[in-house]
Amino acid sequence: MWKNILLFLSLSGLVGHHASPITKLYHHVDQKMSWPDAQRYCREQFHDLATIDNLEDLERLQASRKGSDYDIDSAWIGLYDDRTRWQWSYGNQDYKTGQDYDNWAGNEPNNLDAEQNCTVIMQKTGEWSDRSCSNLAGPVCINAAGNYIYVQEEMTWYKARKYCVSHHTELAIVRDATENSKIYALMKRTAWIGLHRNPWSHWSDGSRTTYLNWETGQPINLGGKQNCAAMNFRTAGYRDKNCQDLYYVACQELQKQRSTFRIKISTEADMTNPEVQRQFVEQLSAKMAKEGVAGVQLHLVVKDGQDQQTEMALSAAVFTVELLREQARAQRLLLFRLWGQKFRAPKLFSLADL
Ligand SMILES: *[C@@H]1O[C@H](CO)[C@@H](O)[C@H](O)[C@H]1NC(C)=O
Ligand SMILES: [Ca+2]
Repeated sequence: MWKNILLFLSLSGLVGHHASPITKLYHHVDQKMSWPDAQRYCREQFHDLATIDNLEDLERLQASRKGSDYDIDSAWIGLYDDRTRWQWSYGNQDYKTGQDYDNWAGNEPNNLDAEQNCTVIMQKTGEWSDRSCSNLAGPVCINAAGNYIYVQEEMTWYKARKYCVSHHTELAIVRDATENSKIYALMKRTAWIGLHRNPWSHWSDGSRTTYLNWETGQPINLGGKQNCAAMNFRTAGYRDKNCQDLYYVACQELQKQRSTFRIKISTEADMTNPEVQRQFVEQLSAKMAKEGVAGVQLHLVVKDGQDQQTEMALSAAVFTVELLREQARAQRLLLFRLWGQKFRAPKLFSLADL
């Protein structure tokens, strides 16, 4: 009987509700520090370094900056290019430099001119180097049997990938020194493998970047060492900087949002029973996790339902489930009111804002 309850719980409306914008409050710290220190400071005092998801955020952050140095100030924002984060095109497998096998040459990957996010095996040494994806090189493909095929014809990384996908399986994946030697033995010239990455793809709080307002000509990765970004308050544009440089800081605080949903449940189960409540919370949590609402804590608060106003005849109890998501990006507080009621036949849940 109890199982039926969650069967009828549709969270689609709820998930849609989660897409509603989170209110971010920007805070400016008039103290210069390095990007890692700035991140630590913002995380301790607020939520994280400032993230900017759209033009509205950008304008709000720029406008919220007040002070005598307004015209020349730059401040760290939560933009950081994690150069250890790569991906194999083969199976879209994540790859992390320092954890997974690599054969990077001396100072590689160096992201020269801020435009190298594809990888070759170099003909001279068999070592890896990051290159601009629009450079020309022959592909090394992998086929269904796991064999490598070197193709001499030179093309961009994107064409190389297409070539491998249509003629074999994918661009080569290299998981250990043996595989690297196998490939190297086939090569006549420097060749593409499937390792690539998306620069500036994430904010400091782990969310994906969707909107980047670089100043013209930026990022440039001067000296190969610029993988943190600061915002120039005069132009509202970003520049890549050495993470150890000292700048003012833009932090953000996430405002709690409260949404209230009313769920009518149809059940023969006794919602006043603590064991039933425990199961309900458990199953609702599992359902939420399955719907991609991570890091949610559910609390069930039982209240006396006598004074609740509703068009329906209430049974003895009103259940309040509070969903707390502390310190998470999509921080919000959801309040579920569950009217425990005995229906003859199972009825659907309705999720609607109160
Ligand atoms: C390389 O970086 C550019 C700029 O961020 C991006 O548009 C492109 O998709 C990346 N290429 C690959 C193969 O990841
Ligand atoms: Ca390079």
